[in-house]
Amino acid sequence: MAESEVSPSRTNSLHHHAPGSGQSSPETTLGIGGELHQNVPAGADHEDGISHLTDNFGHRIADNQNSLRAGERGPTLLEDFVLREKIFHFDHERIPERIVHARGSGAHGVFECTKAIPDMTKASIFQKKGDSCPVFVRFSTVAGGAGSIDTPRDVRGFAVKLYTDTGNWDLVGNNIPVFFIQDAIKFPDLVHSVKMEADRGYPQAASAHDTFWDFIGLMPESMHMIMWAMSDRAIPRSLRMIEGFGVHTFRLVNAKGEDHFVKFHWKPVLGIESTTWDEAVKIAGADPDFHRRDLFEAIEAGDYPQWDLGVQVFDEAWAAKQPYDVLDATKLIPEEEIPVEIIGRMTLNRNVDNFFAETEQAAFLPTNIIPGIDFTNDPLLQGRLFSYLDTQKSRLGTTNFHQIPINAPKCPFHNFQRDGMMQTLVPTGRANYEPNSLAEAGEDAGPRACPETGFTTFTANDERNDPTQKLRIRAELFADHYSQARLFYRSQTENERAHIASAIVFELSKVRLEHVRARLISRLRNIDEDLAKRVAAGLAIDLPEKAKAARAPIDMKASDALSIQKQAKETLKGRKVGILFAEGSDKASIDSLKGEIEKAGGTAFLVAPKVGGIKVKGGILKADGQLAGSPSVLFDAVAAILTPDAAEKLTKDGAAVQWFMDAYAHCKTIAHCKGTQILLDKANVEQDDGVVPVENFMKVGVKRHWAREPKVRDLA
Ligand code: HDE
Repeated sequence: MAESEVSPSRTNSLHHHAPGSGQSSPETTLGIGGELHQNVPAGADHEDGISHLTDNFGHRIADNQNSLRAGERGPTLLEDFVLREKIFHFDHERIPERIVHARGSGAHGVFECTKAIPDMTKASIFQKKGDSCPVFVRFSTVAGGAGSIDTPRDVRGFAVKLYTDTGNWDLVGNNIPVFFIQDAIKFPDLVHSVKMEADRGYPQAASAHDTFWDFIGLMPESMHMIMWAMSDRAIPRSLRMIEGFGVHTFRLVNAKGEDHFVKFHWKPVLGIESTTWDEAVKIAGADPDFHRRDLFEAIEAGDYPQWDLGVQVFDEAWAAKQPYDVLDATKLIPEEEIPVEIIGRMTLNRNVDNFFAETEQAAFLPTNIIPGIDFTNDPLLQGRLFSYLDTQKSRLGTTNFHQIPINAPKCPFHNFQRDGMMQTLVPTGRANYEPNSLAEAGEDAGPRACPETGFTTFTANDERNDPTQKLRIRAELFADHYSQARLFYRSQTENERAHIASAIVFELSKVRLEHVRARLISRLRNIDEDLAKRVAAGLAIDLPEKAKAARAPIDMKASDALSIQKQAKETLKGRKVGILFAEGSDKASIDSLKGEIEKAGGTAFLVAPKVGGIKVKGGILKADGQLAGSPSVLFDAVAAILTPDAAEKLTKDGAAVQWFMDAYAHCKTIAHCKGTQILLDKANVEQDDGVVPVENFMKVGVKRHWAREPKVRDLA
């Protein structure tokens, strides 16, 4: 019988470690989150320290290469429990993916309170500057499946789980502060319309198709969100460079029982940065995992991404005076009206150990709030409060999903919930009900409610609401669908407005139903006539009649905080510079540039036609990436240090020419030496402020040279 040549490989130990997880305490009845990592009896190791391969019940496996057969050439036997268990488990490895936000990337970290706000809230995490708690964050796209690309035009989910000492607080937000719809009852329709079309199963991870724009055209309340979704916010450069928003108006409640409304904001310390559409499309081919890789590599390199947590706090009296309803999730509160006050900082400092166990099994629940924070009557939020708990049962298969380590709180939890599928806790005693008097007989009586410190719902009545009426209607101001869409559009720079117009043209060009295109443009006329004209011209169709607005839009004061370009951060921190070299390049120049970039907090990535080590002036130099596999769309700026001979040779290499053409078209800084000129000429790179000699690179740094854009793109 032929022996396998494969030696037993090192098995994945089940002794997972859980850094940052809670400590078990003798007082717990049900056990404590974070201590649920599986423990398998260690057993004797092989002499070399490699653990024994076993099946799931601890039986050691002698042969992991051959199944059990009746004879050398005979059928496989049913009795082969080793084979059956292995295939059985494999057959069930996949669980249903999230109906939305299926594609996501997660990381662990810490949240620290930087400014206590006890006047506003009794939430334990905001009582003392310096108090901290562990967090887990999952970023996601919305429409695509779990295996879809990272860079479609889409909203990004920004879900944060804060493991506080008073329970988990899940702030399940997005990178856009408003939403498509006002009422949860429309969510299934919205999602059905944007996902791949039901009959044909495409497009994947794209809103540019009939059903989405059909729905949107018929839902004028979506116009504000559409402005954001068509802006560069929806094509971020990095997950580390997106803002996060709680979206809904929430409530803060202090120890005296007084309340304030609040909007939550996460502000990226690296600044907000986006790609251009052409770049996003090309990145999708060059690296479908662009954002996941970027986040993982940054954390692995110790370059921890950070966000400041900010709050906009206001009261009912202020809210009642605004021309919009603060309970309407399609409206934002301009930062110029209510400034964002920074109260904390989040640092992501640890990658997950296992993608499935942590990122995939993470279950976020907007119902996870802590004393001191409460909901409002926002009808979108109210619907979410049902959906998330419900969906976890279907996705994770059991009501006990809270016991999965990533979901379990890190503070003690005790109650009388019992049993259910996949119960992993072993409650002792017979107190599984209350009230009980078992303590009188000396038995463990189990936990009891805590009126002083427990969660109590904020009860004050809303003057603008009559709770005795049951109505299927929306509040009056919800009918203003256009004012804030206009506010957003008019707060953008010229380039950004052009990007929005061309994004809508692109999306509608993929729409086959002509009446859908026209209807959408008729709505745009209520936002901005010029925008509507640009889109109609871009599609070469006549400007349709203006749609009737349910409420006439008003002009609000432009807000710079809504524009990415107006608040661009020019920094090398967190940015990546591609340095192209080839045979004969000057190693000293490359080393010096690389050193300077790294000193400024950036990453230098060496690109060459071959990766394995090239002869350069001063030695042999290895590249980090091969030219064809490392297009310039993967970098924030590029530099080239080439001899004239090498540059000449590269003029015949499409990947090299494209490298510069793209960097130029995407308005990036291009640093070059004299030898490179021939290549720049071939790529039609014209001289401007962003095309500089290598020696001047650090003076110009990484930024987008938007003034160049009209030369490379029609912005009309
Ligand atoms: Fe979600 N959403 N959503 N959503 N959502 C889900 O829950 C839902 C909404 C958001 O990384 C689902 O666990 C309804 C707004 C994020 O695991 C589901 C409504 C915002 C994530 C669900 C909304 C979000 C989800 C699917 C309308 C921004 C990913 C899987 C009332 C504030 C969380 C899951 C993660 C996920 C329902 C609208 C953010 C089906 C019914 C508004 C970041 O329960």
